[in-house]
Amino acid sequence: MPDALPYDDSDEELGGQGGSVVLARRAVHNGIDSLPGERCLEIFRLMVRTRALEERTIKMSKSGEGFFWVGGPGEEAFNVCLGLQAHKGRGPAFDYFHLHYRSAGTLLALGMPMIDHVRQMAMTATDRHSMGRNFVGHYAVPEWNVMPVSSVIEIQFTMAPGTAMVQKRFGGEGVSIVVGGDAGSAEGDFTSCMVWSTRPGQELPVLMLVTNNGYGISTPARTQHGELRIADRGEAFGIPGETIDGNDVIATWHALDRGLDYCRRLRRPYLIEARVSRLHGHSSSSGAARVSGEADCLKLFEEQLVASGVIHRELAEMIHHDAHEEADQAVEQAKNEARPDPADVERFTFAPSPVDVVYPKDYMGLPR
Ligand SMILES: Cc1ncc(C[n+]2csc(CCOP(=O)(O)OP(=O)(O)O)c2C)c(N)n1
Repeated sequence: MPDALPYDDSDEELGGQGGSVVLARRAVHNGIDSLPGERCLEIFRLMVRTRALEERTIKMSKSGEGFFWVGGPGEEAFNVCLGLQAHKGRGPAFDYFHLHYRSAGTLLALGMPMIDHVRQMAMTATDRHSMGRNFVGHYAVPEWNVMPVSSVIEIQFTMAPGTAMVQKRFGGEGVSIVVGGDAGSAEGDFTSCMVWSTRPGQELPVLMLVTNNGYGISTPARTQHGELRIADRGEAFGIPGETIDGNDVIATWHALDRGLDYCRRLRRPYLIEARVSRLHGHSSSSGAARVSGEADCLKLFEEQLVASGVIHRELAEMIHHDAHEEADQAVEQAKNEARPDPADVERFTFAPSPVDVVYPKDYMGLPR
């Protein structure tokens, strides 16, 4: 990332001006578990900001301010809880992230400013992740161990054991977190991850996460899975796991807490399948229109917070308002920034030509 400024690790302002007051410092319950009200407010603000950012980038794709859109409206609960609980930093003492293309909530929870997402959507030269050369949501943040996101689905599951191997040798509590969709779990990479993470005596601290939104583009998951729960696949490898309602913030928070804690302490893999919603279809390729009939984790959480007295409606509205304003401002800023120069299209794309490499005479038995 030659032209990107390093991220400042100091605390971010998470919710704008509105909503700095917690009305009630009481816990919020889901019938099984609970979370403190202040934590819930932090999660809620991040979920609202993520949704506002996603909706603004969908608008960019439709209005010509950006191009292809893909993202995670419907996954905010899961992604924000993940970002807040991960250990952020550079190197094997910290967590590695092998994400997919619906992870905006995780990056915002880590502290990424909205503008860094918007710039990739607008494909400006100032995009710190790819200098305007990759799709939106295809992050790469070396300072936070965020490995480059690939459009080729599931290959992140073969990379995660690599960083986990380094972490195991290094010691400490760093975990390799890998996220993918339900359809991608049919790829051999998913199985490779389980094989490499469970070799006897060489087990690896990999937190395997499947966000099951019920579809692989237009193929329903129910037509593709013989097993009842994707998390059950871990059983044959001795990988403990669970299937959770990823629209339930409190259930998600505690499942991630259990998974991370297991990987950190035992240095072994854990598998979580989160059932999530896909509120705008697969991507802009399928129109990105809002779908009906799927649970909305943000609405559900807002109702829960209002009902339990942690926030009141006016405060929620202020938080929404601030988030939309922040997203609009980011787009305004990015619109005026430089585009990539066609002359350097191959910079950072291709390795040096192999003509420069000197091979031994009998290299692979081939005549030179
Ligand atoms: C190796 C590979 N095969 C196929 C595709 C085309 N493709 C892009 S997204 C996608 C569906 C992925 O579905 P899922 O894994 O459930 O994740 P979701 O997008 O639903 O979050 C497919 C098949 C791809 N990008 N890479």
